[in-house]
Amino acid sequence: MADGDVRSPEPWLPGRVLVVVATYNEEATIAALVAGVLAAADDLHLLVVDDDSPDGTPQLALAAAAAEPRVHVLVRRGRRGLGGALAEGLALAKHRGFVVAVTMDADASHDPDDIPRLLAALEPVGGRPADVVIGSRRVPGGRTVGWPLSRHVMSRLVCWFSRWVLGVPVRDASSGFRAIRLAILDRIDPPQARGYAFLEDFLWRVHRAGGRIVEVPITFHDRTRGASKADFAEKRRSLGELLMLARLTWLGR
Ligand SMILES: Nc1nc2c(ncn2[C@@H]2O[C@H](COP(=O)(O)OP(=O)(O)OP(=O)(O)O)[C@@H](O)[C@H]2O)c(=O)[nH]1
Ligand SMILES: [Mg+2]
Repeated sequence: MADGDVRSPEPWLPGRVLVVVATYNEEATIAALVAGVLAAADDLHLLVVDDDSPDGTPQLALAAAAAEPRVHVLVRRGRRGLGGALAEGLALAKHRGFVVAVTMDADASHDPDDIPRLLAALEPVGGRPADVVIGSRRVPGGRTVGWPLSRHVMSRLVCWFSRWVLGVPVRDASSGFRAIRLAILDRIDPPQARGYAFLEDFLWRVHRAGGRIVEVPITFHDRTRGASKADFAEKRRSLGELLMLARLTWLGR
């Protein structure tokens, strides 16, 4: 948190699972996202981390927080980036005493009704607990609906790079839909990436710290409202961040 940031009012009700959603210019979908998360399970709490979107997203999120004590908002001022927003959201979740965070996108690509399945995979009955559960498009039963070929190719390249160059043994390292046991934050160095590559950077650190990562299938729907933030500048930033991780992996510096 920094000077100038805007926060929804206290208090925070105690809870176990906080859904953390980073937003930038998502006014078309934020209300449905809030409603969907609150309806997915009675005990879910929600934190929207917005980067001072000019389109009215922060006002809508703050109005939702005023109406519902399970909803919280952090409006970051003077900072931009999916990774930085998620990092602050996870740190805040831990600080507020939550045990698990679920991260997801705000553009209706991720279905809040999948959250209970991700949480169940974190603590499988009779099985080994996991540190991170990925809602994955690339395990049997998972799929992506509505993408053009170019997006499939780009996404496959990033996932291939993460698996075979960075050595992270998962199939969908760039999925932003995850359940995370927050105690894992104490076992990893903070991810360096502040853009989209935060997603791969985080898993890379969890894996190297001996954390257990599992994947459960999800159906991902391409956004139909609002605009993508993964523009050319973001893609270039992410490429640089991925190459930094490759250097760390292979050269150790
Ligand atoms: N706080 C914050 N959130 C961001 C930023 N960039 C993207 N997001 C959010 O991160 C999530 C994923 O971003 P998207 O633009 O959907 O990226 P994508 O899914 O790769 O691409 P499209 O779905 O095609 O738009 C969405 O909820 C965005 O609003 C940012 O700079 N700051
Ligand atoms: Mg999206």
